[in-house]
Amino acid sequence: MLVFASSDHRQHHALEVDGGRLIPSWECPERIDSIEAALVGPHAFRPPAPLDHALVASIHDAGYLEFLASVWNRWVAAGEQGEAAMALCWPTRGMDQERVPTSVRGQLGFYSFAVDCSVTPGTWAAVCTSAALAQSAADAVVEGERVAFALCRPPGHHATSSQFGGYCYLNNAAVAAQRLLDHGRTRVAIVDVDYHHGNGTQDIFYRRDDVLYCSVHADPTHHFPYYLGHADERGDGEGVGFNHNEPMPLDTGFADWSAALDRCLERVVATGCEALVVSLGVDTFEGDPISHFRLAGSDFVAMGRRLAAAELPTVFVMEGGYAVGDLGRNVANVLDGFEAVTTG
Ligand code: SP5
Ligand code: ZN
Repeated sequence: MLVFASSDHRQHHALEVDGGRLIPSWECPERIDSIEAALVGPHAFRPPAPLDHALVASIHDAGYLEFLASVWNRWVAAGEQGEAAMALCWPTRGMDQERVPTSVRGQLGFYSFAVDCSVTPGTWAAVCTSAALAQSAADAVVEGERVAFALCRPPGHHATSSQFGGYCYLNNAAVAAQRLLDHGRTRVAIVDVDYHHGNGTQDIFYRRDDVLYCSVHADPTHHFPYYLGHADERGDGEGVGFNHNEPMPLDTGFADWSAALDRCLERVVATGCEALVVSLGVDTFEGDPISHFRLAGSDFVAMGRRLAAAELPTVFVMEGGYAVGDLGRNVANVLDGFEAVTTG
């Protein structure tokens, strides 16, 4: 498979609050090492083309992008200490959601939604390359490849048009989908198989009918991101019918999980989508340290086969997966399952 990858991600390893402590994020550089080591054999690695900032600006808010690009230097200039810029206060119920504060601390809360995510000196460079990988994988499919894999890090599906959170800063899957639309596809599906609901992707496309968003994920009543991802969220305005959520209980195994995936893929076919973007998180793995589904390593091969059966040009975009020792094998299994179908 054609794999778009870069070492730029190493410039980013954030801190997160977990269990009442500040720890190095579960979303760590070693994740990519694990995946690269497992992608042996018929995988061809390519660097990304330069990021098209106009493409990113069609997904994300201008003020947010300016903030992300400058926040670290402003944090240092404000005399802040420590390894990472972190928010400590957010505009929630009863507060003004519109007025942008001028201080860097105020803007950190305004432009984020979760304390599992912070900004380090290399974050902006890493997230731009991550988005460029998604853009390049979409370009490869536009140019006729059956499938391409963007080995993105940091991930993207929690990032909204104007907020980082959930280890995500720029929404790589949204960038890939928009790129496919900009190059002639009239409707694109995003199927999100990460353990967590892709609240950012859902929100970005919620009022649109040119991107179908489908997700199988942990029920938000008990798991991150908590405040989005319910089954009755079906889209708004023109977008009604183009959002499909499959929230699942704790300890879901592959039988129930794959039945939910099949319902998503039925919608992809029924709505006439011309290309598929897969938000590929493998934190559904039974050994994942922060998640609670029960998919076994071999289930990821079957997942890849089912995705290939949609018979659409496909862009895989890397999202979550934190069992670093097994991560590479699980990702390789998805890609191998996919290619077993497409190459006969
Ligand atoms: C892309 C992606 O998968 N983002 C997930 C973000 C989840 N952040 C909240 C993590 C809470 C972790 N709690 C772990 C408890 C085990 N010590
Ligand atoms: Zn996840």
